[in-house]
Amino acid sequence: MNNSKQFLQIKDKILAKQRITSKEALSLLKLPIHELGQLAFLKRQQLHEQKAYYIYNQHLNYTNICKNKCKFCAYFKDKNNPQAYTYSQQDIENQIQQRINEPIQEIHIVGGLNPDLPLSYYEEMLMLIKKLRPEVKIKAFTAVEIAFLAEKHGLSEQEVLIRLHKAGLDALPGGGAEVFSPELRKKLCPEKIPADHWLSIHQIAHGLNIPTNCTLLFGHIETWQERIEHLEALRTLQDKTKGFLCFIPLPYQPANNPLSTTGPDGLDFLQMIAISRIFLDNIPHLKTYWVFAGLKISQIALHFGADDFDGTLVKENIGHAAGADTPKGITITQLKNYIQTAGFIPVQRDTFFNALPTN
Ligand code: V47
Ligand code: SF4
Repeated sequence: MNNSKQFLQIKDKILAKQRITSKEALSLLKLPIHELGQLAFLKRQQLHEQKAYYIYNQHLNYTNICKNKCKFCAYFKDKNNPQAYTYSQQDIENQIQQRINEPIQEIHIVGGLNPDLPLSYYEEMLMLIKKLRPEVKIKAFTAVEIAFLAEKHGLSEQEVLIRLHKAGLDALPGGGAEVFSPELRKKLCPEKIPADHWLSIHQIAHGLNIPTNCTLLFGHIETWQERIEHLEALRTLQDKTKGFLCFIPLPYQPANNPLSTTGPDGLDFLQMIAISRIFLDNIPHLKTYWVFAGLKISQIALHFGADDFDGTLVKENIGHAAGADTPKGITITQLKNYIQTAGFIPVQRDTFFNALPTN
């Protein structure tokens, strides 16, 4: 079968390491899925050959009390809800101690915006973890949590980041970006900081040499146009700072939250992965987050542009509250097997995507 003119044009651009425009990104939707996959795979191989990364990590969700009440979130609880919780420093120590004999490389910490927690709580948590596990890297607190702390304490976001960095913060996760469109934010998460604010906090972090990730929550009420505008904003900031390590398209999980739509199907998920890979030519890594997407389609996503399989987790709460039917954690052997049987070379990494010699 002959490839279309459009396929050949984009292929030439990828081979020449030229950037595609937003218009071209949208036009990729017209390609048959296997052709789109072929283009994204070409880009992926250019960047990472046959490697697929994974990390030995542990998730810690320190509180589910949150004042923002985003419409898509099944995780937050009001303070008076019997299921509301906040970990004490002792609880955090217990969580870390439970897995102290495992070779964990990263602790991923996020939580709700709990007005009762002072900045010192966050600093103590980081210092405690670094005392218990000095070798571990801590990827913690979304830009939304950083903005919340700055406002609460009358500090600049730069000051908050410097204090947390001093206490042990190594990188920021990509959450809280949702979809940048102001109209959609009004519907989805009216209390959340706007896109410019989210982007400016990542810019400040990059300026302090704190690398970050970035996300897009997709497959709910947004359009493809809005998805591409979101990617464009990320690509523009990355041109300036080069501080984003990894992009993670987060497929919407529909259960237990008031935003009643279905979430993306398999085709939509693979289109999103592939178009992100081709469009975001300056963000080195692309994660298929198996916790939300599923393990099986994540194997296929490696053929559609993704190069990172995330990690072992254990006790992820945000996606599972919203109905993710994946396990709450898997072993390192299982993770490596998923990558290998999909046809890729598993490479264990640290938070900064340095390959570890333990393979
Ligand atoms: O910011 C909330 C999202 C995010 C739902 O940086 C939902 O390496 C889908 O950002 N359906 C937190 N998504 C998770 C996150 C993340 C995950 C893994 C790795 C990294 C990284 C970051 O989860 C939130 C929000 O965008 N979220 N509710 C839902 N119903
Ligand atoms: Fe709070 Fe984050 Fe849930 Fe929004 S997504 S309600 S900010 S925990």
